Amino acid sequence: MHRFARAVLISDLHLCTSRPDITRAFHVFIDEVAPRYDALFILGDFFEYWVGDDAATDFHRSIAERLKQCSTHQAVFLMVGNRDFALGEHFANLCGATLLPDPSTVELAEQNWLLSHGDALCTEDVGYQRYRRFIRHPWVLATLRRLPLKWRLALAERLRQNSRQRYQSGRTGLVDVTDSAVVALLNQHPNSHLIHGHTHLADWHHHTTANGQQDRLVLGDWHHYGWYLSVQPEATELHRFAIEDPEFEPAQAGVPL
Ligand SMILES: [Mn+2]
Repeated sequence: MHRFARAVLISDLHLCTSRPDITRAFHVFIDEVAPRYDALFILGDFFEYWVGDDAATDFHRSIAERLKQCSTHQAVFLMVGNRDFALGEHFANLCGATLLPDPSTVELAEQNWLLSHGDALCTEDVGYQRYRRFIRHPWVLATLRRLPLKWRLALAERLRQNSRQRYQSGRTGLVDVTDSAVVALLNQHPNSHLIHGHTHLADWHHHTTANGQQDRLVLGDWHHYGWYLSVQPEATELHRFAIEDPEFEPAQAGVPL
């Protein structure tokens, strides 16, 4: 198991060329915040969409280079999300990053943590879970990777439209995780707390499980604000900062575990 005393976790940056402000905030974050920690974990939807490592552009490569520099001082981990699920070993290597399966258990500040992107926990969205099982199947992924780039780009655009429509249709009750799925997962990992992203609902939850109380920490997406979670021996804290003018002082102190 990966073990670190000080770790910082982010997710759902949705990096893309149309949001240079988020990319800029990411660079400031890497300069000013990341070096304080032994490990950086990116828990999915790092990129707005991903059609294959072979389709990486100069934009993607510049981000990879930045992470690669980072990886000379600290460990860098990448987990894929529902937007960038096709990101593979090749690009992770360019980033100097280790790809993490979803979910993964790690030890941070002498506490076990279960890390996940979080989309697999939205079990009430039956249609999405069916799609997810299909698209994430190794055979399907392998086939997708062999499709001509033009087809893959068209497919990615289609999926983004679908995703936008789902959000706009107002079925907001379906985009959060299902409590029973969370408790079932925590029951399988009795000594762990859970960290995930995806829902864009940054918060700190306490769940009553078969093992007592287990916590669920939700990372926010980067939009008007950015979020990161620091896990250190002294405290576990969820931080928020403004994307336009990132100042990395703890804006919201979390409750030490
Ligand atoms: Mn997501």
